[in-house]
Amino acid sequence: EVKMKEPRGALIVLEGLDRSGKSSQSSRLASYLKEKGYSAELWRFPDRTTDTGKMISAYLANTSQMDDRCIHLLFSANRWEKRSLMEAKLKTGTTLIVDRYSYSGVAFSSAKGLDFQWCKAPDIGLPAPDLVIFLDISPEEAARRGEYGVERYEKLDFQKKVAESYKALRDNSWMVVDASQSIDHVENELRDKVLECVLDCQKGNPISHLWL
Ligand code: Z5A
Ligand code: MG
Repeated sequence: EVKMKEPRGALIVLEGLDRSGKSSQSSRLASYLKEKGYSAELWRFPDRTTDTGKMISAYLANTSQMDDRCIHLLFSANRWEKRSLMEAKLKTGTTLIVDRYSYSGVAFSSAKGLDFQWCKAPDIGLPAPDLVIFLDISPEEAARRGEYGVERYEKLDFQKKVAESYKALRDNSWMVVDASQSIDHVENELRDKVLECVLDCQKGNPISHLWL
């Protein structure tokens, strides 16, 4: 008996410095896929609505303090809380466009000086993205965009360290896009690649797991 592979959704992650345009592009890409008739959802991490998410939100707003390792593990737990739902959605054919994921976890915590491998460890076994899109922008240019400086990590010196951490994480499977272009221009660059990834996942290749 030959078992047909089930078409599945794609896990597509957007990463980049603060103000690189992740949220703008994620929501545009999710709308684009839905307009084309694909089942797609927009997700983001941290998910501030869960119990861990509320603790994370208070930490980011500077209304609570936490040990660096403790907050790192909370960010990871916030993803693990969503693991089974994430896999269920993918397996039933829904594509997830995810605004930040494990790479943010490692980039921000290692920028504080925590060991790189230690930072990766708690996310071992989470679903691995089928595509990582990196919105590339200099820390200086990002800082010139709106509302910078409200939350804990939104400071130029720290963002420079985060940029270095992202460089250490990147490999050539990532799609790196010049995020200093206009919002429309960036979106146009992303559309075909995202569609290609969605079509590829419909072939039913199994979901892989971090870290690849
Ligand atoms: N964090 C962590 O430490 N560990 C983890 O595991 C995770 C996260 C998952 C909260 O993230 C913080 O948590 C974050 C990392 C840390 N650190 N900080 N700070 P967040 O996702 O909630 O952060 P945010 O404030 O919602 O998003 P953002 O990253 O700062 O921005 P963005 O989503 O990349 O950009 P945007 O909201 O789409 O655009 C920002 C502004 O720029 C807005 O006014 C846009 O209209 C404008 N914009 C966007 N694109 C363009 C272009 N192309 N040209 C001109 N202007 C543009
Ligand atoms: Mg955002």
